[in-house]
Amino acid sequence: MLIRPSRPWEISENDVTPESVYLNRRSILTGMGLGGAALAAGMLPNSVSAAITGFPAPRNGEFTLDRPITDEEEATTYTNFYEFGSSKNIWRKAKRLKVDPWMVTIDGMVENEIRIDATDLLGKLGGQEERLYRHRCVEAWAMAVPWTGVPLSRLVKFARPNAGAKYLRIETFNDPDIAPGQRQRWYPWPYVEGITIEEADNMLAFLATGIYGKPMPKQNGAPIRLVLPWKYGFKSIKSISRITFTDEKPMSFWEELQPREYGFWANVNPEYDHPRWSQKTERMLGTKDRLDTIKYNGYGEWVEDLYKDMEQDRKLFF
Ligand SMILES: Nc1nc2c(c(=O)[nH]1)N[C@H]1C(S)=C(S)[C@@H](COP(=O)(O)O)O[C@H]1N2
Ligand SMILES: [Mo]
Repeated sequence: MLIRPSRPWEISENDVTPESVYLNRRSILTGMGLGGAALAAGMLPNSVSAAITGFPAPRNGEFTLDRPITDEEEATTYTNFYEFGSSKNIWRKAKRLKVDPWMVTIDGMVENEIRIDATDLLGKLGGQEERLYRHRCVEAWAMAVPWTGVPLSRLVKFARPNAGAKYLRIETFNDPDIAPGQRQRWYPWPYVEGITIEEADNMLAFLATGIYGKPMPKQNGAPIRLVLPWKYGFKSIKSISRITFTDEKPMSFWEELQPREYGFWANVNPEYDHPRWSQKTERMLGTKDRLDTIKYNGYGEWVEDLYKDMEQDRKLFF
């Protein structure tokens, strides 16, 4: 028997976005003649007005890919940003986000509590670099993209956490006037994510300000977002407005909604199926390719040590 899910977060990717609808939307775009000229007039999915500069940044060659880079238009028009709605097709709605100025608060168990504009914050975190990373959404789609940004460890250092601080609790803006999804009261806004200080200090953890050598498009999380390539995509929180250092394990947005499906750790592992679908393979955006999913999304050599005492805990992979 087919039970119709009543809550949107209980719907798998295939239900949310039947491929037919997606393809249809693309052909509508093409049919409207959204070619070069219209796109140049501010309709490009990646047009932004962020003040963060330094694009493109030099590429850090340490991070290589086992697959082609995802088409830019795919990665910037097929996005998850529930603040603007539960479909993947929110890139136009996200244009309402005002990212300049953009205040970020760093607080909690730190010596350097500060409320600072994102551009000024970046100025204090050193030079930006580009990294090619794989990205694996818990819904079993994936992409491979060049992010621009700085290691998150630099922000940890800048904040100067107290010895007792164990976690970073990271929050997205909350402005229902701008983000229609935030008028839906059944979600526990604002979007929150959490990681341990050790995870934040891991060299892979990245504070991204851009993609494809340009400032971050709003729909991808302008002006700054997290990128944690060894974890399911929902941990990579967008449009960060607050980072709180704490000794309490943060409760995240998705964990609050569905603790059995979206846990605190959320490390990628094909051996542990999602309660409602398999995690064995992933669909590469913009292609028909299905690739095998790899434990820690292929980043085991960087992150295994973080979890060596917890390997037996199923919770590590939800
Ligand atoms: N604030 C916020 N951050 C978010 C989300 C969201 O809905 N809101 N979606 C997450 C999910 S499920 C994924 S897969 C990635 C998607 O990033 P992308 O749209 O840039 O590919 O962002 C994550 N960060
Ligand atoms: Mo996701």
